[in-house]
Amino acid sequence: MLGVDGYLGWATALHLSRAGHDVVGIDSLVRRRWDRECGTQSLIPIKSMPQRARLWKRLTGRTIGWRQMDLCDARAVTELVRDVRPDALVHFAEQRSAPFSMIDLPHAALTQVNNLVGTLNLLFALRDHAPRAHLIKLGTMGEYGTPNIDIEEGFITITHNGREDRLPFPMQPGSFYHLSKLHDSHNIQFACRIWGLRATDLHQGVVYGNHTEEVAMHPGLATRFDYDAIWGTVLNRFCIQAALGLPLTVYGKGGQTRGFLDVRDTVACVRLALEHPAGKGEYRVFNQFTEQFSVKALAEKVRDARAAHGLKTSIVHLPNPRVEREEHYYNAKHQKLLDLGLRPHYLGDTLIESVIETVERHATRVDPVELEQPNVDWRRGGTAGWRKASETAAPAEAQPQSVLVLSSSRKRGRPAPGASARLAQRR
Ligand code: NAD
Ligand code: USQ
Repeated sequence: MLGVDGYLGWATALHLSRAGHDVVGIDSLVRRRWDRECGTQSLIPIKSMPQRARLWKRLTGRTIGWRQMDLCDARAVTELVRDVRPDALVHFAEQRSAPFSMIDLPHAALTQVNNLVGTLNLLFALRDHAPRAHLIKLGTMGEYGTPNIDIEEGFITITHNGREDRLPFPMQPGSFYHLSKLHDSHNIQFACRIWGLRATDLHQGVVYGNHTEEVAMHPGLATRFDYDAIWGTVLNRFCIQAALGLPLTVYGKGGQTRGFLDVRDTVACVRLALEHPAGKGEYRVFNQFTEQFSVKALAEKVRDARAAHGLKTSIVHLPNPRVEREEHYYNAKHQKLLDLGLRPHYLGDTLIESVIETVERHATRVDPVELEQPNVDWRRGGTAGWRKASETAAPAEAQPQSVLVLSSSRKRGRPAPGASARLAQRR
């Protein structure tokens, strides 16, 4: 389990462990560092990894092995795969915020280097030490973008000039983060083709909720829950805004439509993929979401759930900080996980209310500024709000640096002045 300290990684590790799988959890804890840099924190306090693993052992007798490790460290990844010889690797360990990747060049580069290099390290380690292991990789529905045709699960059959082929579905990702997932998908597909590896790419929609059966067993098993403008996803943010009596911040017209799923379905989907592995040389894509909603429809759902208790919630339309279609056709297939036995938890008022109750319990930890205005703009990058938050929050050494690599091909044997120069662009 790679990325075990994260929102989904921890919940999934518990679920798989309880189902009888032997889980070894890996994480560099970089997300806790990025939180410090951004001046953000999980709404629900989370224990350290050793504390959570110990508590799980005490409650269930089950062991979740824990190793702190950076996936970008090729040697460490090789040793891990060689030592553990896993049957499967579940890979959540990436920088996963679209706004974070759009702050500036250093954050775009960090996102793509972290995500692509980590996944490449895994692919080579699998080739050399565990070629039969099943790689389950968390991709994203955002790889597809919002085309004006139905979205298939990974592949589409195209007839062109009288010839037909089954080809990767055309992709139009909407941020440098979403692009990193697409580049990963290409690398994984290529490795399956040339080395006969087996992989499932879970193109997951936006996840909401904070409870699974296992997480709910003890407050000390809580998984992180983000609400701020960088890490918080839309429905989680709307629930928190509603709980605090703040307006729900719809970006632009709100016709942006996405696939969504409950965190309980995330853990179930990963288990289904794990227990029904891809074949040798097979690269398959499952679209992992259960319902699709426009952002505006979600805001109205949250408002109506509150109205049922006599509470008034307002919805504001902010200028959209992102470059995305605000009114469009959207119809994405999501049949394969249902065929494997997924029984979805559809979004209902009860879920919205339970998230709101959780928020109310932790309301003192909320920074309302994070819920008012977005602080990253797709055209201009981090706004003044972002710079203010990061300057007050971050120690200088935690800031990402951009690396400018200059070509040294001018003359063989003589390095160009400034080649591989490091441009530290600290804000
Ligand atoms: P998260 O930020 O809560 O967790 C990611 C974890 O990976 C963190 O604990 C982080 O420290 C770790 N990590 C990152 N880079 C690493 C590296 N190089 N080496 C080791 N550990 C590293 O994110 P999440 O919400 O749990 O998302 C997990 C995965 O699911 C991501 O790949 C994300 O793209 C994907 N996903 C998430 C959502 C969502 O709504 N949360 C939706 C679709 C897909
Ligand atoms: N949005 C609002 N108001 C807000 C926040 C977001 O209207 O306060 C809108 C955005 O403009 C966007 C939509 O809601 O149109 C979704 O935004 P999001 O922040 O919830 O999700 P996104 O940036 O797409 O990223 C999240 C996760 C990412 C995952 C992705 C799945 O952070 O890791 O890959 O969801 S998907 O969207 O299917 O690509």
